[in-house]
Amino acid sequence: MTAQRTPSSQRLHIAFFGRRNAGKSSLINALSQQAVSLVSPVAGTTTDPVRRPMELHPLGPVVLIDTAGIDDEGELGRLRAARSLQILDETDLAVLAVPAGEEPGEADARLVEELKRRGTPAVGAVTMADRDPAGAVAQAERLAERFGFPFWACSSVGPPGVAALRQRIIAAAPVDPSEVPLLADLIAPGDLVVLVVHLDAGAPKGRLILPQVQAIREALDAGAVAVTVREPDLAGALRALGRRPALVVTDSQVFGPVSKVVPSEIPLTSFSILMARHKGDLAELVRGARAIDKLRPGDRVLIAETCTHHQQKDDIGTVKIPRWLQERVGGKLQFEWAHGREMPADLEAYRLIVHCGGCMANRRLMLSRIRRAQAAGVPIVNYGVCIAHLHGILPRALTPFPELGELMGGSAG
Ligand SMILES: Nc1nc2c(ncn2[C@@H]2O[C@H](COP(=O)(O)OP(=O)(O)OP(=O)(O)O)[C@@H](O)[C@H]2O)c(=O)[nH]1
Ligand code: SF4
Ligand SMILES: [Mg+2]
Repeated sequence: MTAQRTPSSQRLHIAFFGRRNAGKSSLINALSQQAVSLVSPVAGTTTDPVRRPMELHPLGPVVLIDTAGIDDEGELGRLRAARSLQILDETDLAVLAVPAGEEPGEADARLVEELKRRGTPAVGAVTMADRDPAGAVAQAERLAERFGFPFWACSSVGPPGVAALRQRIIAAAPVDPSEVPLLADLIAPGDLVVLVVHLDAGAPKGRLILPQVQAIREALDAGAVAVTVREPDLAGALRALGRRPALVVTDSQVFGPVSKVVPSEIPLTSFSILMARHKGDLAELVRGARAIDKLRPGDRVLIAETCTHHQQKDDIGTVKIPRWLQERVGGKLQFEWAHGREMPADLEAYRLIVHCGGCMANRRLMLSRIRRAQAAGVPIVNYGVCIAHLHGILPRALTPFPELGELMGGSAG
């Protein structure tokens, strides 16, 4: 996969924060060597987060996120600042910009507190160091001491430049934003992995979808043999292979028929369960699935989707999941929906949160939401785990994770 084609959800997210006019956009332009972000002496030039995918050697594909000043004022300004802070949910590494010769303000201090609370790695930039190089170096040392993470003097327009800051960012970046693989840790070199795809009218023409491609790639990287079949061809393929697969992964839509063909001693799961683990906290989502059984008619349920995709007639989030949940509960539930980056402030009001698979979101964002739900004491499940539970296939789909099967009452593995 080239850097250009790496989906945003798989890239390390590096976000730039600071007050208005701190030099955030200039820094991003200098680091990416492109004039992507608008720069001007007018405070509040950047009003909405701007995402810039790029290659940052040797880290690989990243997304640089430019944000609006966190000290913005007035009603609109405060909304803009709040939107900048929302970016923390998806930030793998934060860069805090403080202009040379200026003391950090209250907004900077609050941001640092929040970074510490979340455990988000950070690097500081004393920007505009060309104005007073020696003073900026001394300031960087003071700020590093005060805030507890490295600060570096830099300039977007002249010496000392941004090369040293770039090295600092690379050194501080978490190694891999998706530290939990899709399936690589479930297989060994030489193992046989069978992937079952469902090519119905809804499948994209002429290609496989991302989780399928990613699974094949991970199996190959692990030195395993990956065989991809359609569900009707599975029985014949298993006979022809003459070897016991170490793992079978299927499209959830055909889990039922596939589970009848795959002998019970072979670990079987679905792409959506693997994605739930890769993107979030599978154990917490499985706990959320158990909460479905405690729902009562009239309970409030939040359905959250991280993008605002075009809704189809039999939409999963607005039609199918509400229908299946109400059938299970035996009465009406009160549904509310959250689309995009915003989540309601008072999660305590809900008995359950059902989150989408987050294919457009990074792991950091999914984990932030799971932690928020935990902090509010509200169970959270995602579409994949929820549907698996409602269709009675969750215990079998957890067979590659016997420790999680116990959460469902010891029925798996
Ligand atoms: N001398 C000097 N001026 C700089 C440097 N970086 C930015 N500036 C100037 O500082 C002003 C603000 O820069 P921006 O990059 O727009 O700052 P920002 O933090 O993105 O500002 P907002 O989007 O308004 O929050 C502009 O006039 C830039 O030309 C620098 O390294 N040296
Ligand atoms: S699973 Fe993907 S496409 Fe569906 S709502 Fe979530 S982010 Fe959007
Ligand atoms: Mg800006």
